[in-house]
Amino acid sequence: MPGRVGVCRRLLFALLLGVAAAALATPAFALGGSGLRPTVPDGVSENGHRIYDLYTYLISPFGIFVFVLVEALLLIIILRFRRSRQRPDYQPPQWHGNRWLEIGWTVIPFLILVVIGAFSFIELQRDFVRPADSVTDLDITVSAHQFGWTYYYPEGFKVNSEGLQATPLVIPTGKLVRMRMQSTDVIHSYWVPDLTGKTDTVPGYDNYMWYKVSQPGKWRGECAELCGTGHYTMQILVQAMTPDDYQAWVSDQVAKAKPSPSASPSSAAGAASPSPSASPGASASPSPSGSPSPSASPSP
Ligand SMILES: [Cu+2]
Repeated sequence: MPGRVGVCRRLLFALLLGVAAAALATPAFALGGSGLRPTVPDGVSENGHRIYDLYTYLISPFGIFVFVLVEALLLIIILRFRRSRQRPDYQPPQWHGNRWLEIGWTVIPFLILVVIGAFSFIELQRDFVRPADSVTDLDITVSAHQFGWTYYYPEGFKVNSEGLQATPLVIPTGKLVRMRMQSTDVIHSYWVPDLTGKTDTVPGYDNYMWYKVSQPGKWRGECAELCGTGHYTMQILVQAMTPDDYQAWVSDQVAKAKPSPSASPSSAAGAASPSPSASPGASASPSPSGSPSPSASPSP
C-alpha cells in the first residue's frame, strides 16, 4: 500500500522537522528569560564557571561526537537496508565476530570515559571545598524540608522559602559564601546551575558548598532530588546584591525579626511563610532561634 507508506513517511518527516524546530528554538527561549535552556549556563562564580568549561569544552564535544556517529549510522542502516529496497527473499550476510571492531568499540569508549571521569573527579575536588587562599566571609545554614528551604543567617534571622514563588536567598557579591547544607526529613538536593554544582542535603549529616558571586543578579534553581509529592514546589531563588545593598537588607531583616519574638509570624523575613507549623522538621533543625553556630565547626 504505497499510499499509506507515503503518508507515514510524510508524518515522520513532519515529526523530525518539529523536533528540529523545537531544538533550534530552545536557545531563543533561554534568551527570552524563560529559564529553559539546552546547555549548562556559564557560572557567575568561579567554580560555576569551571563546571561550565568542563561541560562545554570536554563533555559536550565527546557527547556530540558519539551522538552524531550513532544516529548517522542508524539512519544509514535504516534507509539503505530497508525492506522495500531488498528482494522478498533477501537474507543479510550472516557473520559473527570481528576482533578489531570489537576491540575498537570497547577501548575507545573506555578511554573517552576515563578522560571525562578523570577531569570531572579533579573538578569535583576543587568545587566543593573552600579555596585554599580564601577565608569564608559569610556563613549560611540551609535547612531543607518537605517542601521548602530555610536559610539561617549569622545575624540571627532566617528566611523561609516555600512554593513556586520562591523567597530569595540573598547574598553579597564579591564575598566567599559558605553554605552548610542540612535536612530535617529526607534527602533533598540544592542546585542553582548558574552558581555551582548540586549539593545534597542529608538528614543528620552536614554537607558544605562555597561560592563567590561576581555580579548582582537573580538566578533560579530547584531541588534536584525527588523528595515527595511537593518536590516540584521546592524552587530556589538566589539574589546577589552589592555589599552595601546587602548590609541594608540585613539591617532590615534584623529589624523585622526583633519586634516579634513570640507572635506575628507575618513580620518574619520569609514572606512566603515563616511556618512554625508548616515545616514539621523545623524543631529538629539546628537552632530554631536563628544561626546554628555557623563558624563553630571547622570547615571540612
Ligand atoms: Cu526536595
